[in-house]
Amino acid sequence: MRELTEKARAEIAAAGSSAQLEQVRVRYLGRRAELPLLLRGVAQLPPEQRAEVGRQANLARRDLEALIAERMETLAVGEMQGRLAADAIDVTLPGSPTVPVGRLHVLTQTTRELEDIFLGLGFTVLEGPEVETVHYNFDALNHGKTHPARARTDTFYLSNEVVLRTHTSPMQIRAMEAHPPPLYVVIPGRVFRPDSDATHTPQFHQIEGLAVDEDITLADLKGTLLAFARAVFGDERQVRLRPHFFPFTEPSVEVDVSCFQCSGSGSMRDGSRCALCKGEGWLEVLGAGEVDPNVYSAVPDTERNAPGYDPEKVQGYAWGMGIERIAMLKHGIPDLRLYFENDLRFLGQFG
Ligand code: 2NL
Repeated sequence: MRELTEKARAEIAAAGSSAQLEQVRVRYLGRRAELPLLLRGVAQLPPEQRAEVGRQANLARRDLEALIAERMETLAVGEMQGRLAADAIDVTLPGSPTVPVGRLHVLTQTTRELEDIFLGLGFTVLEGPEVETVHYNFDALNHGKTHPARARTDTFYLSNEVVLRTHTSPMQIRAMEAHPPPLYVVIPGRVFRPDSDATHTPQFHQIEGLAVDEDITLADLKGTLLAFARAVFGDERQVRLRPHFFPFTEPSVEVDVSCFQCSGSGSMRDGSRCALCKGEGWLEVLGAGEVDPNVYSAVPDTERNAPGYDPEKVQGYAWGMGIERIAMLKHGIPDLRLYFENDLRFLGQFG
């Protein structure tokens, strides 16, 4: 008996958790354990032994029960404290972390800014398909059959007749087919050319404008582009037109805006050369011109079966600009490829 209780006491003291202690209890006080069996067997003992054995066994049982209860209390308190520490919630922390708010890509921002400017000048914004036919992308735009832009190396061909549009101009033809003059539209969108180097990416963005009405002259073009230049680059800007060539305009011009960093002087206050315009005083921003009469002739008027755009009656001007270039100038972005690398350190700087 003494040996049994000593062993039980040692195991009770050694139990490291309430679950272990419960196993010890079952082993010594459970229904089939030695001590309870002894107690139940007291009646079978010779009468002179019953009282003493029963008394000793009962004492041992109560002793172990008390020890176990005490040890259980200690273990349970420790376990509760451990759980409380592990589950602790700092109610002074702020609630759900704020979800980072995204922003529009700098090219989307620039496109919308340009759309707003031309909307304010009375133009309508249209968008067109990125996959076009050779007819809309080249033929209707007065590109001769041997024009170099048609080459397999300069255009993504999906078949002999279908291409990824190389400019947004095809949609201007579609706009003329759908709407009789007067017509004032701007068309932003993604365009594709198989170039890839520091200054060319295979996809880029343009916004093109087309105005067709009666009595339109190059002065109307210049006034529209002056308003654009001042809205984007500042009220003090001037524009300058230089002769150029495009297949779909005649005459054609390249358009420069006076440099907004050196106010057109080409040099900085300290006398150094302006790094933005390279000392020129002018920044090239777009190409434009009077719409070539051949372009009107290529627009059928299926609805009225009559020339809707009669080159004898209407004149117009058109322009096209690269949105990447406008945003680079405006924000001082040094490399075209940054637009398409999706580096949030770059994109997060705008807007
Ligand atoms: C450039 C030059 C230009 C046009 C685009 C155009 C469209 C029609 C008729 C006539 Cl339907 N012209 N578009 C005209 C002149 C220049 O873009 O260097 N863009 C980046």
